[in-house]
Amino acid sequence: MSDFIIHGLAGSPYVQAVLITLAEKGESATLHPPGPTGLKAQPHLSRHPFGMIPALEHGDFTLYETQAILRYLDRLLPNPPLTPSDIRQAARMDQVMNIADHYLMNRVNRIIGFQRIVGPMLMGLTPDLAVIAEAMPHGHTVFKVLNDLLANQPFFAGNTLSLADILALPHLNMLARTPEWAELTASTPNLTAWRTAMNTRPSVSRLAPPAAP
Ligand SMILES: N[C@@H](CCC(=O)N[C@@H](CS)C(=O)NCC(=O)O)C(=O)O
Repeated sequence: MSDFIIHGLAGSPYVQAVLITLAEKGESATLHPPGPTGLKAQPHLSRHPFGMIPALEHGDFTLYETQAILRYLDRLLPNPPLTPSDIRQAARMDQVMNIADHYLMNRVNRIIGFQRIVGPMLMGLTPDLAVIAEAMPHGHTVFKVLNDLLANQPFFAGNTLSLADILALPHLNMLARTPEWAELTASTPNLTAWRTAMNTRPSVSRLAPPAAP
């Protein structure tokens, strides 16, 4: 049995980022889906007071917030390092991780992914096309920024994989399952090539099933 327990669902992009990080380090995790009381009640609230996933358990240590979990794992399991030693490359990694959370997730995937995938699958909702249209300009900005960062290097923080690639990928993979993907990637060949290469990594192909949260 693994030393790591992740409370969450395999289809969640954030859970996938944790699983990919562990797999890149040669480790695995035991996934505990939320019980019948769900995310907004005990016992889950004792692990994550905001009622979200993932939450990590490692022995007597518990942690929530994906960026904190990824950095904890990278410090705990130093090989291979997933944070560049060069401070400018590390700063670029930090920047892309924040872009992934604040703009890619919160302004794009939380809206388009919800309208197209999570809402219809889990709640039987019909996608609200006006809401999706409103998110598209944010999507174009995010996709252009990410594409530009990959103009002269294979990964977001330079020549080697970092936590930034791992955090961004699952959100992009979810958006790739929506009809908006074609328009969002019409002028982003670097980003498309990066995603194709990322998805061939064993850490991704084995551990990140393309299912909805
Ligand atoms: N800031 C949190 C965000 C996690 C998050 O948004 N998780 C989603 C699943 S991908 C969730 O728990 N959604 C449930 C909800 O919003 O109620 C993190 O970085 O871990």
